[in-house]
Amino acid sequence: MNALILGGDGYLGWPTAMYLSKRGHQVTVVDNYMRRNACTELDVGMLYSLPTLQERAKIWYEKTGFEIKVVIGDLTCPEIMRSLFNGTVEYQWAEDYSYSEIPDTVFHYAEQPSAPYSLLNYKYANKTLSNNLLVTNNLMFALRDLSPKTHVVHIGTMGEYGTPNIDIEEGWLDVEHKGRKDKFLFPRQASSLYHTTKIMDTDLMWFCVRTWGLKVTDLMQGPVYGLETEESALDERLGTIFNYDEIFGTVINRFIVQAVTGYPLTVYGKGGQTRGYININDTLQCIEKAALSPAKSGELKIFNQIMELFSVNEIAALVQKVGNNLGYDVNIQQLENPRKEAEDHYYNPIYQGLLEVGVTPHYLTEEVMASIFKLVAKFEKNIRKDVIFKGIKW
Ligand code: USQ
Repeated sequence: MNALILGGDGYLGWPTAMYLSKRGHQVTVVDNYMRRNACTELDVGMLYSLPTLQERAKIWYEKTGFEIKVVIGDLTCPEIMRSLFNGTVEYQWAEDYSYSEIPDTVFHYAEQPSAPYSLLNYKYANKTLSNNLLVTNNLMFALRDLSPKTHVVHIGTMGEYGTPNIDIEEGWLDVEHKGRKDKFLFPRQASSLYHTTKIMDTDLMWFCVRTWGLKVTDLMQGPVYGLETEESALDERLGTIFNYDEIFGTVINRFIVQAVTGYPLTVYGKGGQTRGYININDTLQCIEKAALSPAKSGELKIFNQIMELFSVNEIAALVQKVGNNLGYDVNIQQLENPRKEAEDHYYNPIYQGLLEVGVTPHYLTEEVMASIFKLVAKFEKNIRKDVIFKGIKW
């Protein structure tokens, strides 16, 4: 594969770059440091600081001999997006600057990923809308005009579907109405503005796919947990960005950090909110397998990218059990829910497609959770309690 990763500095983008590079794919990453800059601007704290993307690529090259080319640029600018497909790209770092190839696969992660960020106030709402939709739109037009055979693997979210009182299919729903049948995108009703931008992405991409014959796979992913991958274990400086704050931290990662630092686990509301979760290592497997069996021209392929279901209460109980076994005194605190979401609901998503293309799932066992505890504990002195809960309301 000649892989282009949009958002290559992020929690999933950088591990994806190393994973694909290690497996012999050519890799270019693009990022404008939006996520890092937001962390600095909002003073959310991070578990550890990170080298720049150029430094990361250099360390990767020194350690493995594999090149990850780096472009620093804002993909809401159409010219920067188009430069990636018309041979005029400018690299900020490459081991070999002498050539550039048009990517056959684009991994699109270049989005503002936080629900609380999108609802901080109207300015952050606008930033989320404009970043997420303009990047996707610029990508669609660049492909239509310059490289329509390139396959896009986009990270969507299970949150697009919300929590309907019926089973959630993989992307599509067959509907029979007044004696006639048709197939539609599964109904979507998100519970944050961020998640709503992902619905808008799906609609935008589906329009472009059916109108211009583009090839897109959209992966409806649940909250991801974990911090180490086989590749990041090579060198401490290759670790991914890891947040545990209310804005950018996802719930399992947050609870483990809270347990390590002696902060009661922040269960929002009744804690019956159920989601599909996935280990960061399984995300990597999924995106490679999805890329290796691409959508056809004019096809929008959708997979639900989750491995197992948990309620918030179940996660809190598991973190408490594992933490207590490791000698931490873990308490659980039920807080008034700052979000507007169902706290007690039916949840039955289908998630077979990725298993059928060869993904081997890893589950959140006590051993897996204990290994994350041990990694987090190495950075215990960096944990800031003041960023754990601020109560950003919907
Ligand atoms: N929650 C708590 N306590 C906390 C943090 C979260 O009870 O301290 C609850 C939330 O209210 C929610 C659930 O845990 O019901 C998951 O919250 P989260 O912050 O881990 O995940 P979410 O806001 O849904 O967003 C994350 C990622 C996002 C991705 C999404 C997948 O930030 O990029 O799209 O997971 S999904 O949830 O399936 O939509």
